[in-house]
Order: sequence, then structure tokens, then C-alpha cells
Amino acid sequence: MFYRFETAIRQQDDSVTLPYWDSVLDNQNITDPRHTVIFTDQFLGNGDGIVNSGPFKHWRDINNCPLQRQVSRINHTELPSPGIINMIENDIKVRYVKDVIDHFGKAEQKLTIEGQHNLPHEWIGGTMDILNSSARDPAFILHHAFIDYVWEKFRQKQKRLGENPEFYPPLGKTYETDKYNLTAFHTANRTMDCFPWMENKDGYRSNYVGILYEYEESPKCPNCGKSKYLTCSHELKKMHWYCSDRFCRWRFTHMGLTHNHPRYCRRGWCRVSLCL
Ligand SMILES: [Cu+2]
Repeated sequence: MFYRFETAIRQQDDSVTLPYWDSVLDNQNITDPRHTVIFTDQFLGNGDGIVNSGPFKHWRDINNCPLQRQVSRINHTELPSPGIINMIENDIKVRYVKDVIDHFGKAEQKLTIEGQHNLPHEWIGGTMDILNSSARDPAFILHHAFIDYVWEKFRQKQKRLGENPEFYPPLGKTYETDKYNLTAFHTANRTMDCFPWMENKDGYRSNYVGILYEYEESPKCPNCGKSKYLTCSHELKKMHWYCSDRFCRWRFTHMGLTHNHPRYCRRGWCRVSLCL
């Protein structure tokens, strides 16, 4: 679906590539993830209330509702965990689809790729936190593109371990799957909604990635993907080098609106709101 979306945009501008937001990087590297540069004027606009800054300011959806967010306003919400995402991508004990999808009613939901996927929806809040409206926030695209990236990493691991990533497992039968008729919705041979020429199992084909598209590696030290926005940084307490963004942040209020203004530090990185 995202490939189709990217193709549609490229009909207008063939230089466009869908970006992803590695929310783990923000969770890992920023003392307070609410200060991520993603929710500033430079990128997706403000994260507190109705979006009134950045490229999507004053957006309204097809129901004339304004785009809105409540970043980290709901108690106990957090961004995806570096440890769990690393487990999904690299732990050889986590090798079957059943190990990473959410079986309703199980206590370890948060350990699954689906459970981790839920977190930024709740953390961003507002439009993103409602099933029927979430895709109307451009953050949805950046978030889901990242989840697709993690899923592909899992599939690459399966290949390395000799598993077949095209195997579509039966969902099994639980009280919840019965209650919501999920087994019927998710059977391998069910026709996909809106794509009548495809069945669910076709979504597991391996020939999309590599032939139609591929994923850029998430930035890592020492060169941080050669991004002009990132620099390799080090904090004693974390005992390792990591890619940190080059922005200094401060907030101000003007005409009743809170603005989150980053200053881009072209060289070096930010220390106590100063570019050093
Ligand atoms: Cu989602």
C-alpha cells in the first residue's frame, strides 16, 4: 500500500521517497522525547494541540476536523523500546511470525511488533490515536514506514535462519478471535479489502522488497547515514556513541500559541541551548 502511495506522489514529483521516523532513536537518545525535532516547524509541526505550525498547519480532514496532537499527554505512554525492537530485528530465538504478532489477550502484547506499533499512535495522541482518523496525520506515514522497516528486518533475519518469510501462519482460535471474527478476516486466502486481485497471503511475498523498493538503514555511528541533521554524539552515562540530532530547542509563547523553535547547529551539537 505504501509503495502505491509513493508511486502516486512520484507522478507529481519523481524525486520523492517516503521517509520513515525511527522513533526508537528519539526514545533512546533524547532525555525527553517530547523535544524530538520531528514535532517542530522544521518537520511535522507542533505536537501540542491543533497543528498551527510547520508544513501542515491549519490542515483539515474530509470531515473538516483540524489536525491535532497531544504528544505524550496520556499517562504511561512511551515510544517503542530499543530493547524490544532490537529483539524483533536480531534475536534468533524470535524467529516465527507468531512470535512477533499480537495474539489478543496475551500478557506480552507489548513484546510484539504490533504492540510496539501501537505506542507512537498513543504517544502522539489526537488524530493519530483514533483508528478511523489516524491516517489523516502525516505522522502516520512516517510511523508506519518505520514499522514496515522493522518488519522487513525481521523477515531478513528469518531468511538468514533458514525460515520461509512467505509462510502465512494460521491465526489460531482464541476467545478474542472468535468474538471479533478475526480468524475469518485474517485467513490466508481471504480477498484483501480494496484489492480484489490479491489475497492476504500475497502480502507476505518476498518479491516486493529489493525489486520494487528497499529501505535505507537507520542512521548509525560513525557517519549517521551522512545526514546533515545528525551527528555522532556521546554521553558518559550511556557509555556508547549514538546518532543525535543537531538541534538546540527552546519554546516560546506568542499570541496564546506555544511555538517549539529549534536552532540547527551546523557544526557540533547542542549543549545547554547553545551550539558548540
Ligand atoms: Cu498504525
